[in-house]
Amino acid sequence: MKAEKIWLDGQFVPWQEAQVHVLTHALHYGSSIFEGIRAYETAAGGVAVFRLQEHVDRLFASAAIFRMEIPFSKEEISAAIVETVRVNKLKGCYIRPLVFRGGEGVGLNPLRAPVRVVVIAIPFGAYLGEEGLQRGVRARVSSYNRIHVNTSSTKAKIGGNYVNSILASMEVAGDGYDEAILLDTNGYVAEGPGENIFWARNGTVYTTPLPTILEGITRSSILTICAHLGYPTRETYTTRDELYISDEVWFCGTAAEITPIREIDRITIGKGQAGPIVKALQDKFFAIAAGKEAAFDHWLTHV
Ligand code: PPE
Repeated sequence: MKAEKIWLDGQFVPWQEAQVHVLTHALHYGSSIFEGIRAYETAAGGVAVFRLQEHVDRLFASAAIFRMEIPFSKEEISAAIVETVRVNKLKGCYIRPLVFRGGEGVGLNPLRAPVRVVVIAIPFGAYLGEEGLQRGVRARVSSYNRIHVNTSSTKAKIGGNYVNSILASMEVAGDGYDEAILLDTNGYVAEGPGENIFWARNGTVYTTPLPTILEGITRSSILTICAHLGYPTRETYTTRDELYISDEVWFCGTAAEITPIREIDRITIGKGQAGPIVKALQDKFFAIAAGKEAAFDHWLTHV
């Protein structure tokens, strides 16, 4: 799981020296923003970061929403991400840029606490298991609703937002499920704890509209790939019962990639296995990530 070096506030430090004070503001109050990015080994034997620009743009968008000034430019952060993969000699990996309020004081107002930045890269496999990626996972609708748009900001990847995700994850894991599905406060399907959600019925691919969810980069990639493969798409609110009777349902995210859902609330989805649309999307997605699709090479930053 370890890598050799971590980029901390502008320089590389050995893994075990990347430490913070116990009064770090973010440790107490969740006052951080972060990204999750993957790099993939390419067919040519190199490594490429997937949609780096979009992730860095979203990091800065999260910072703007959370009133944090990142003490580095977008170019510097992008270079730090690529360098972190390079210096650790990583192939396929998961990259976690984190911007957090530091300091050594107590008090909610974060504006006195310094903004610190770290970039970590670690080897990483299938988020919901290799079997989940192939066969599909079992999900349950959580009793926790996705945070309301006026409770926090779902557009920002704020550390504290993830308490909501963690509560839902622990709840469903305790009941033996692989992953949670969260409804919004109006009762419509929102997303997973760390994934967006798609469903397909009669050949049309659906996903939830943006207002109550994180603007997922994998979600956007899938919408583009659907257009490329000729699947019609629609962004619409839906209910849990429509998921039950869909032909296919899947999660997507940087960590989860494209993971089929084979069962929801003990109801089998479709044939209870990865369906044809999700398989076609996975094939295309992994081919693009491996640099085998010239038309999508602009999504890759070669390390
Ligand atoms: N919704 C949420 C709430 C979310 O956290 C993620 C990413 C997504 C949707 C998908 O977004 P994107 O990665 O841009 O396609 N979740 C990250 C954190 C997972 C974790 O366990 O940590 C991720 O997938 O990297």
